[in-house]
Amino acid sequence: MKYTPPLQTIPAEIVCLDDYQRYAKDFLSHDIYEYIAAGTADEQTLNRNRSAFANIELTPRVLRDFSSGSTQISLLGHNLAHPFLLAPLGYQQLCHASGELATAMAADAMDTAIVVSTLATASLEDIAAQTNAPKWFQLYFQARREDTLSLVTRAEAAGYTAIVLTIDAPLSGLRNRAQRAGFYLPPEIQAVNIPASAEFSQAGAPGVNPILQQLMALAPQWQDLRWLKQHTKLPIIIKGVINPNDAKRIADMGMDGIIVSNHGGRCLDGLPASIDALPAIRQALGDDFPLLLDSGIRRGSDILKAIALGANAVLIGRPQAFSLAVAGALGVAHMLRLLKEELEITMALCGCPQITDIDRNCLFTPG
Ligand code: FMN
Repeated sequence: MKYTPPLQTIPAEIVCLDDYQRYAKDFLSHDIYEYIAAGTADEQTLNRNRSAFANIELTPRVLRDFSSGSTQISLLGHNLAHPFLLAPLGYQQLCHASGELATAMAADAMDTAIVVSTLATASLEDIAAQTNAPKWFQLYFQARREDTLSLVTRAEAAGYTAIVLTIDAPLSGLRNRAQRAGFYLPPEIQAVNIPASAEFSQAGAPGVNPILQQLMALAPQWQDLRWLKQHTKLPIIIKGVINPNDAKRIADMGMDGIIVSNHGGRCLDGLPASIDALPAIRQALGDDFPLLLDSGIRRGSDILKAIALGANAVLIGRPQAFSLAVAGALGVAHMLRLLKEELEITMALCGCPQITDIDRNCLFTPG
């Protein structure tokens, strides 16, 4: 892979997360940019993830006492400096030679919790060593249970404090934009934590439907959640839930948290925006169940809106890839700082000194 050298200082005109996306076009080859930016099919869900946030209006509340103002939250036994985490993004060496190691350094600098993907291009132990911030490990079930278990055991030993099991991507959606751009994974970009044979084991057998039978035969099912629970003491957070009935069933099985997510519009086109799916899921789970959300968060105000509608915290996907491509660890740290400042300003103007003050009263309802 040839990389465009990342910047050593941040240009003054990068002032928000979308600026990183615009800038990243000059630092990534066209096909890699399209692979990251794309949603699946017609990108209805991808677009909805943004327009749904734009359609939610805020109500300002003034003259409040901010002497104890803070963005801190408590989640699954951790005190987090702010209610946003870095979402799991695979193959980060597509963006920068140091990939996930640089992202973890940025997470450390900004005291931001990180979720490391099964498809990381650095070893999960090396990534863990780069940051003192809380770290969770994102698990994709492997074809063989011993391979799945080996990932979980390694994550436990390396100091990860939760398993995030992604269930909405048993196969990857067809990202037509990436297809048109001719994207393929360069051979030197490898998911080094999983056995090479496990990564793209999609060879067809005669008479077997490659999608409905072969790929889906490897996909996890409800009983696998129970199996996982029996094999780790770490809390398990299920990522990729949009349906409130599924959410209820997951909670009833004793899972420890849920991430409302449509995978950034990358799996099934036609799904609602995650933020639109959130209220019904919060209602199904009750007030105390740990609930996170991702897909489309680009502004501090989006974070406040998600919390107002029932999320405890959110995750940031593509902006970490774009900021990583533009300026490595410095870029990711700067991106996180922009988000933190935006969140603080939004809290100040909405009259919420603490995250626990954010509720539906922050949202505007006409009439
Ligand atoms: N989700 C996973 O659970 N595991 C992954 O390995 C993973 N890789 C991703 C790679 C890319 C390039 C992108 C854009 C997303 C990936 N996701 C993965 C989904 C993200 O964790 C997250 O759900 C999504 O990006 C959130 O939407 P946003 O990009 O609009 O913030």
